[in-house]
Amino acid sequence: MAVVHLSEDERTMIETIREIARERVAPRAAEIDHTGKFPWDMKELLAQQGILGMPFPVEYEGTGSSELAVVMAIEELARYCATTSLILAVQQLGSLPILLGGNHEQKSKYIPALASGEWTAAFGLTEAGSGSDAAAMQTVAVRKGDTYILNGSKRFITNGGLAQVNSIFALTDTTVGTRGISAFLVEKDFPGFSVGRIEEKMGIKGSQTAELIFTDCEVPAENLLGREGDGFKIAMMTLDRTRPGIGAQALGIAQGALDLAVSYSKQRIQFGKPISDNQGIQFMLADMATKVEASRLLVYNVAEMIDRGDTHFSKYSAMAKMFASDSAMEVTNDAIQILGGYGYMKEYPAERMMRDAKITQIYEGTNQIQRLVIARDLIMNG
Ligand code: COS
Repeated sequence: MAVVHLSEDERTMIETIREIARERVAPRAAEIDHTGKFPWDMKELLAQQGILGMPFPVEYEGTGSSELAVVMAIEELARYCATTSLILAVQQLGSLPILLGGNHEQKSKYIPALASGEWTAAFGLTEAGSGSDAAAMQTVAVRKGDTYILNGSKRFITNGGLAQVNSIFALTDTTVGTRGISAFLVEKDFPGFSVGRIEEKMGIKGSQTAELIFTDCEVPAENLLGREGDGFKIAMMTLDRTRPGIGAQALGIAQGALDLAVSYSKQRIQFGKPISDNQGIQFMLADMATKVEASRLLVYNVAEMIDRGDTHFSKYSAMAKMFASDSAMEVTNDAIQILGGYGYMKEYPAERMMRDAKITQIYEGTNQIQRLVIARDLIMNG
């Protein structure tokens, strides 16, 4: 196991989450995948257990957990149910713009309800024509007296339509590139806010992914985060801090698939012996376990860098997300192979794990974007 520096309280918290994940989350995973309905019971469970409060400071009624504890919590949940782990990951993603760019009034107004889990959050950066090229967004915000009027739409938004508070990025100046992007807090019931199509997805099926539409949407000027033009930096700083959580989700999925492959290989008898007696299977398991452990080291390491206040962690965040998600794809694929025909069937969770793993290579920046972030850093800073 990786060396971790958790406080006693956090260690106990992670052990409790492990137990909750095994006993209460795991039995729901197949059904959540099958029905594709947002698991409100899982959201309530995470709220009641104080898990949704982990990414928030004590000052705003969170538990003030370390980033290491947050990624470990995501990992434990993802080991059994990626959709449930995403509830925690997106709570952090949608709220970090407030923590990073918000003033005391904005934090006091929104964070306590998010920390208690009464409210959920969403992060609206992506648009139909603006994915990897985040700066190509078209949504505009025009100041009119004490309000901003937003027009445009956001696509593929996790928690879209469910979240009470949305961190939305829009252009307040269309002539200065990324410096014209601003961040706003948009509540679900603001006039002119509506929900468009709800996507049908390959995996993380219980999570709602929606289009958000702004038609002369009225946002109070006091809901601007930071100053006009701060939006792109707030978005990038948020993603630097949440990509380790996606790495942790991938790590959890991969660990779940490895656990399954090991136990299946010890029980499956072919040619008169368990298939785990075959060196061909043993080598696969060894490679899978090594990828899982290497992912864990990268994810925990960057979380600890963030906890230490290290400012140069963007590259490590990208590495953790990229390596863990690429590994999760390989490990889940190998798990299906070890389970053979059973792996391909819905009777076992291996195929769900592979479908869930795929998104971790795509969201919060494709792995091609992560490579670009790593390479740019290498070239600029050596
Ligand atoms: N932290 C703080 N500031 C950052 C930053 C970071 N990690 N990355 C870039 N910036 C700043 C730059 O310093 C620059 O500031 P100045 O205007 O003061 O010079 C500004 O932001 C623009 O940076 P850059 O020129 O690098 O922007 P690009 O348009 O080239 O985009 C990438 C950079 C590709 C990294 C960005 O568009 C990106 O991350 N894309 C993926 C988006 C994504 O993850 N989408 C998923 C949606 S969430 S599910």
